[in-house]
Amino acid sequence: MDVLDAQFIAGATAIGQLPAPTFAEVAFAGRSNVGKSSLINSLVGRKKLVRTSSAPGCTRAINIFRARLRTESGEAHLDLVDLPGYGYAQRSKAERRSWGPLIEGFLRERPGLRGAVVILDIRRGAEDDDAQLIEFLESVEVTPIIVATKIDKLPANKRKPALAALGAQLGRRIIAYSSVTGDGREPLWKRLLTVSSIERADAPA
Ligand SMILES: Nc1nc2c(ncn2[C@@H]2O[C@H](COP(=O)(O)OP(=O)(O)OP(=O)(O)O)[C@@H](O)[C@H]2O)c(=O)[nH]1
Ligand SMILES: [Mg+2]
Repeated sequence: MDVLDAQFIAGATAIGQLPAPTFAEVAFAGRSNVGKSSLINSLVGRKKLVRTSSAPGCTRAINIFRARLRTESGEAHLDLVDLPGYGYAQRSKAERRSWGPLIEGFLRERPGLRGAVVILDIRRGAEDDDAQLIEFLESVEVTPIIVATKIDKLPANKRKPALAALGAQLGRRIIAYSSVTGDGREPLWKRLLTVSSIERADAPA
């Protein structure tokens, strides 16, 4: 994928503060520190567009970034929405969902939102709140795209079995990713373009 440029558009800690959507949007959600912001940087080929940190809970706001793309059928724009991480604060087991009103409100109410990338750590797999997020996305008709990231942290011979186990657990296709090596970038871009209707599902790779 040819990303011609990428820029920060807006950030907000309340949904009402966000500008109305202008272009197709996909959101990026996942547990705190799983690598959401790094994944966006890796997708757009910029090291520091989005702030990342080894301390969990780095992203507390909703931040929108706009990528200008050169696709098979010409130039296109896609807005990438970095959501705050969930599952960081200690919560009682009784409180089953940890992803909170800001994330839920955005996913439920954002007009025209077509897809959301749910990012999992290949070494941790899907936990309860991840599985609930995937179900929630389906209930609000936002297509979940499941990505297992940090695959560079597993030895090569452990990657396939880990992906197969995760695929079987969730009953879905998983895209393997590494923001360090860029593995998975092209298949994920292809999926983002089809989910956001920028390209048809049968377009050439
Ligand atoms: N080895 C490796 N490290 C990664 C990868 N992706 C992210 N990291 C590291 O994981 C840590 C967290 O990355 P972030 O991108 O800030 O994670 P985040 O999900 O945005 O975190 P919050 O905003 O706090 O929820 C950083 O130290 C990154 O360098 C990856 O694919 N491979
Ligand atoms: Mg972040």
